[in-house]
Amino acid sequence: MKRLIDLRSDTVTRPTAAMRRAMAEAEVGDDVFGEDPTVNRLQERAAQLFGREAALFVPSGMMGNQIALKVHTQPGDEVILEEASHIFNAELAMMGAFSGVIPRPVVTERGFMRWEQIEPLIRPKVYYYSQTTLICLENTHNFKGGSLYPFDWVCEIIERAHARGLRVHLDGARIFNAAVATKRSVKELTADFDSVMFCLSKGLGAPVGSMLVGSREFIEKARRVRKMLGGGMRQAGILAAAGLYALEHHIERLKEDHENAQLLAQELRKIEEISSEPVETNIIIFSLTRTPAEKLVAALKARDILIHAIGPQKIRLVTHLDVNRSDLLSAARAIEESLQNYQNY
Ligand code: TLP
Repeated sequence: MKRLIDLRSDTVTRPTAAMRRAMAEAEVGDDVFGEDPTVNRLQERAAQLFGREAALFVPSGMMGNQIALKVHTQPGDEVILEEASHIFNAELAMMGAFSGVIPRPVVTERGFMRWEQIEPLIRPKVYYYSQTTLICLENTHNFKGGSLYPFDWVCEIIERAHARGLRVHLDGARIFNAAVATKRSVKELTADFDSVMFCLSKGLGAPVGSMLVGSREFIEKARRVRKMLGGGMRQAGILAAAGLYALEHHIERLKEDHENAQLLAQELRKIEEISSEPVETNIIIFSLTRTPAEKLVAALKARDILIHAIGPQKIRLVTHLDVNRSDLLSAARAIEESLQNYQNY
């Protein structure tokens, strides 16, 4: 069977044999009663890694983000977030539909707001204005190419937001990529956020699941909201075991994904039609000057290589556990040949 090279996302990874064994052997119970020992262990481990009081296992990153929004806000509040962020772009306007809040998006170059851009958007505390209650940040930033939030910008935003009585949530779907790339612990990178969501099912390689971490009070409220959304799971220890395995074995190896992304970017830079954005972690975004992105997607699909168009002439590639150097060299070659063929039509 021909090997499929799937570069659409780091969500496509499949559990390894060792991870599957850990899943098969997991001790389980009913987590809606709080009785699944493996889920409880995963939650304790996540809280410990992030230096927090508590954590909650949720089915997806989106559910984690939306639970945090619901807990931190009241209907009619305003939320300041970046214009290309996942919460604003790829979560089906759920912040409006479920929490009844209004987004105040800020346009940035690499996905990162500065305090000076946020401050003018905060509503004065006057009774006839809606109130700003929450700021959401994303690190690494997905649609800006896995970029890394400058640490001092984050610290300044949190400190000043707290001084104004605002809360700050982190969409840290790929925070472990940020930790490995910056050589700072997740605890340090996320220290003063009021809540953090991170995904087990992306670069960490678990099949399903994300986590929310925060104070005990926040997590107790989050558990109720998870249930409102139908996210109360039963013998979820089978899935939590994969998460525990990922936290134990798959963090350090993210370095390989970053090195592989550099290798791929370097090969792509040799192709005349491609202009690529800076690559900082495991995501590569590039633009095409002539060829429509969908044509390239189709040409590569015919060669068993899957890539993702994120705009009419924009492509995103993501490196992960299930692709190696030789896959990436083959992909770069296939991209080059396909673009040449397209020009020859
Ligand atoms: N991102 C997915 C797609 O939805 C685009 C991907 O392939 O990258 N926050 C960020 C920053 C994300 O990148 C994602 C997923 C989520 C939240 C949502 O996680 P899930 O898919 O578990 O709901």
